[in-house]
Amino acid sequence: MELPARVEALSLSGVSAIPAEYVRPADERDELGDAFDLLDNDQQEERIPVVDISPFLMTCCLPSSNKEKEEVVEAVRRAASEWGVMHIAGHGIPDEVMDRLRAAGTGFFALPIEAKEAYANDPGSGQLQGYGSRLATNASGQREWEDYLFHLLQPDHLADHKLWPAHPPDYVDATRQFGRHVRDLASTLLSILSLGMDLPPSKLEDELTTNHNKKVKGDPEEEELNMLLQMKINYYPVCPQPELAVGVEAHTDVSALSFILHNGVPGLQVRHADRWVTARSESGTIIVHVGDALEILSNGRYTSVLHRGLVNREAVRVSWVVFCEPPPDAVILRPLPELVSHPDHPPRFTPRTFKEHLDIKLFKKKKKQQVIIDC
Ligand code: DH2
Ligand code: DQH
Ligand code: FE
Repeated sequence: MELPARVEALSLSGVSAIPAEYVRPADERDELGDAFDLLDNDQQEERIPVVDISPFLMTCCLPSSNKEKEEVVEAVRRAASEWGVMHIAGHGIPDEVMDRLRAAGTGFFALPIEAKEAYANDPGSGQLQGYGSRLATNASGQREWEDYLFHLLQPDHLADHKLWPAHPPDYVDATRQFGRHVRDLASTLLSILSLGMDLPPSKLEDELTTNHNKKVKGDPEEEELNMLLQMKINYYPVCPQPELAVGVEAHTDVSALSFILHNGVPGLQVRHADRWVTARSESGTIIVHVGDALEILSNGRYTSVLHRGLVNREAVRVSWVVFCEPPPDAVILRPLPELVSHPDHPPRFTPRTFKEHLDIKLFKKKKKQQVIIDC
């Protein structure tokens, strides 16, 4: 029978065994399981660091002391270097803004599947934005247990709000409001991370927007010289065999930074000290990942965190991820010259644009898959 394109339809059909293309390769399965069980059994004392950045908030009241700020810089530097991920408290985004965003995304995914299909993306024809399910990207046909909604969030003048859900009616306003807050938070975090490398606070944001402009086709004004914020809502339906499937396979993000909210259902795991650490809910915080683009600019001082999304047999998991990207062509990603010295700190990455980096990663992934099939 023709398999439903959406994982949600498969989940709702009540199958007790998942189709073969969702079953992970044997070498990956030994560390998989129901996210709730893994969280309960996770006796590890190692937990993802929580960092309070409120001393860096532009608040009119108590100005923070330099000592408080230096402590925040060191805590962020350490988490970004040793883990590549952290829970951020004191981020300044009001709870009601985050609750409004979550209600809007939840409302969209509560629509019947055929109503969501009206927003279907079409990556084959270059329409990346919209509702989708990651189709097998390789010959092995391996699939993941997730559907999603993906669209450009910022800059607002580049976002095409007609592509965004018209239901619930609050989706556009709630998501635009959240987008403005995350854009500010991204600037704050990049300045803290710049200070963490003894560089001027504006250094990383400058490098992500207007460094050595590569001659883009046509005039440079054509390409937005601003960070692009992409919204991806990941929808992980209930899975009858969570020990055999993953919501999203292990990967590092290609972005500079990724900001993550979720609906309280566990599933995110990050790789640390050769073990999978299951993220716990730290209420009111936002999880931030270091992505490849920042790892490259920092010449590896900051770590692009390997992570994956697990599924479970009890509850639907929803996560909201905002990827902060450099422009695709105008910016060259390479280790910052200030961080490179011979022979102690040679450059660890070759220069490439964001788009070239995407192609390099997708090509390497295909080659890896091919080896598995060939051997
Ligand atoms: C738009 C996209 C994608 C993207 C960035 C965009 C994809 C992803 C791609 C990607 C590839 C390899 C990775 C990764 C992300 O990133 O479709 O984290 O390791 O496949 O702006 O559509
Ligand atoms: C950085 C990322 C990712 C991203 C954009 C980034 C991911 C996502 C990826 C994605 C978007 C649309 C899709 C899709 C995947 O977007 O990891 O299949 O249709 O998976 O800047 O790391
Ligand atoms: Fe990711």
